[in-house]
Amino acid sequence: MVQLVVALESTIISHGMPYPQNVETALKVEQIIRDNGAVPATIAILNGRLKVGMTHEEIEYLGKAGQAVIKTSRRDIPFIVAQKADGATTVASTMILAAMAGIKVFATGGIGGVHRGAQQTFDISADLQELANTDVAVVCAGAKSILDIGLTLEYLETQGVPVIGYQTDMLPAFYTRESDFHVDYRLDEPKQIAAAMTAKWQMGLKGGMVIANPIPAQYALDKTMIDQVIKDAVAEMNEKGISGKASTPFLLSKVAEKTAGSSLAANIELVFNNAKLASKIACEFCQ
Ligand code: PSU
Ligand code: MN
Repeated sequence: MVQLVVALESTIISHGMPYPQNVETALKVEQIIRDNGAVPATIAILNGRLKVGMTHEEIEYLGKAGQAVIKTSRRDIPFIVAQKADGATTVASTMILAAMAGIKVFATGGIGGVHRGAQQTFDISADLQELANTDVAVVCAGAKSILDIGLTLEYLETQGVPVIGYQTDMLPAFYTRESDFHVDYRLDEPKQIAAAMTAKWQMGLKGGMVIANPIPAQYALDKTMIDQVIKDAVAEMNEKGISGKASTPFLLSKVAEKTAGSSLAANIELVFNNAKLASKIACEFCQ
């Protein structure tokens, strides 16, 4: 049954983490999903073919190619397909391909959102619009503070996308368990989350949900340290004039560099944690 499948994105592999940790993480995430009673499907476009479920060799190939693979969001899909090219799917395009295959649950690290300074740049990830339109629940570790978390929540509210806190009242901020913002609904059991998904889609209310799962306490980073690192990375990005689809990968790699890898270790652990929760939700949704 496709409901038992948990979708996984591939931009996190190609653009979100360095090789070889990206491949090791991608393979271990798949194993964690199996160990928790569900079936993993890592999603990408290879040779212009939509892939929902990849072999280990394909994951290794994408991970090694890294940023040479085209980061593929909604707008890019037709071109990658028509040109028979390879594309690493973002949260937005992974949701699209998952929905085509009938998959309802998707685990990742962090979603895109409204960027800091969006008042001027208009940089708002296509992930948010996808969450408004496509019926897939996305388990993530909240919104990373490379984004403007407050504006991201406002955008999601306008689009009717619920933000659920798993066992938390406060929205996690990726590397830290909390931000200054509340979630819309706190749910403590995977069963309750699955029930909300069923209610939403049985009524025909289109769109996804954000399920925010805090990073396990032992892997969380110091808030003051990470806030400063992100501030510096954003300043450097603006100085260099980096914008558009290059912004998020630039910020992710800068943050990893400036924390001497401690952010990467945290990133890996939170993805594992999200895969586990997504599997439990998929199992409950199946019932
Ligand atoms: N946030 C992370 N890690 C990631 C991404 C975001 O912590 O790897 C990736 C996801 O694939 C997400 C994409 O969909 O970046 C968002 O890019 P943009 O902001 O250009 O929409
Ligand atoms: Mn953007």
